[in-house]
Amino acid sequence: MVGVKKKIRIGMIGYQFMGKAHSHAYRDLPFYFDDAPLIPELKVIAGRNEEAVKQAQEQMGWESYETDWRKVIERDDIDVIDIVTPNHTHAEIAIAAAEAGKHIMTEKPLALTVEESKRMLEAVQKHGVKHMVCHNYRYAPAVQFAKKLIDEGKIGRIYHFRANYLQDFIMDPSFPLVWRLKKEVSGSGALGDIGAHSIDLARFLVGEIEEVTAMMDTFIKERPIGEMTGGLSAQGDAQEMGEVTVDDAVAILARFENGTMGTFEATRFAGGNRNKNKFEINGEKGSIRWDMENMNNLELYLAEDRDGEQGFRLIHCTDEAHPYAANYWPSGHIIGYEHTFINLVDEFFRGIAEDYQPTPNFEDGVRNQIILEAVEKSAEEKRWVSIDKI
Ligand code: SOE
Repeated sequence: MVGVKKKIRIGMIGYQFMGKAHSHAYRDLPFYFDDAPLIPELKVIAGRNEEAVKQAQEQMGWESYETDWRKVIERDDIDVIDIVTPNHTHAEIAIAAAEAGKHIMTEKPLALTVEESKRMLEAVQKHGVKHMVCHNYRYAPAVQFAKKLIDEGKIGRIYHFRANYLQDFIMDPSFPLVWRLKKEVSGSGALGDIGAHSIDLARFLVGEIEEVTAMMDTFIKERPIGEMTGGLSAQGDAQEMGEVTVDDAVAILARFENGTMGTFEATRFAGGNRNKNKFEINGEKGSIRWDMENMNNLELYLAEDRDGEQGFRLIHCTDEAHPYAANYWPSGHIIGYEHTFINLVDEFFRGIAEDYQPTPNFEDGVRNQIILEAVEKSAEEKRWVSIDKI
């Protein structure tokens, strides 16, 4: 019974695109998950722009708002700090939250640098709080099902992991110079923003990466100064220009510790691809394909199928046999982007309630950050870089 369940009190720092995705997840979790161990209470949301944060508070159903994030961390009626602010603020907020004994959810990438991410990990370990990084695509039922198939040996030894994460929202040269295009705020461009998701999927499904070689480019080097206005929209001042200091696109070759050959591409210049996050895995006994834009489907090829019947079969991952699916609708009734966040938040709260460390967490965040840094180093120095040398 929901009424007698323990509550978990959330304070969220930030309120834009990801603020909405996370708020929605907290609100919907108890609605769908009958067995949720903790019921989230949306206590306080913080942002510097009072008018905007107040509007977010009302629209997303938070009890109160603050214009200074430190006040949220000081409150003793808050159990969890959720960080959905631009990347350069993650470390300071997370370390302060850990010191105050709060559990932490943060958006990806974990930090700007490996050094920062390691300090964040040290802080959460020292203060014994639970921590999670929001690589939500791991929590699509089809991706969880792919993991199950791989772990069961269904496709055997893995030869290839091939991922493309393709977007096009900044292709117009008049798209402004927002925080996502400034290195000191975002850390990197397509690499850390979307490539980091593919790297997380690769680590989840295949294993650790041993070495990388990469090329990166910035096609539009100057843009009008501007800011994000919500979602992936922005507005700018056409008169004043500034320098883009991150990559627009990156291509990576990777060797995994288990011998798998990896190829990754992350770009915001793939016209027509709005959020094409996809991968294909080829193993000795079969292959698996997934594409976020058709996220309920998994394509599976099995070499054992009879001659004449071979080919990729389409599995709709909406049955009870598929992870998380039974929490939502009857078979065949699909779910969407927002549900990946609900599933991830469910895992976070289970970790807190049952006292285990859920994944992906700050350790995964550090591993991911090391790979991002290795990729940048490789592109700069035009050579292979070993992950253990970072
Ligand atoms: C923008 O590229 C963005 O919102 C990313 O920041 C998210 O992590 C990704 O899931 C969707 O695209």
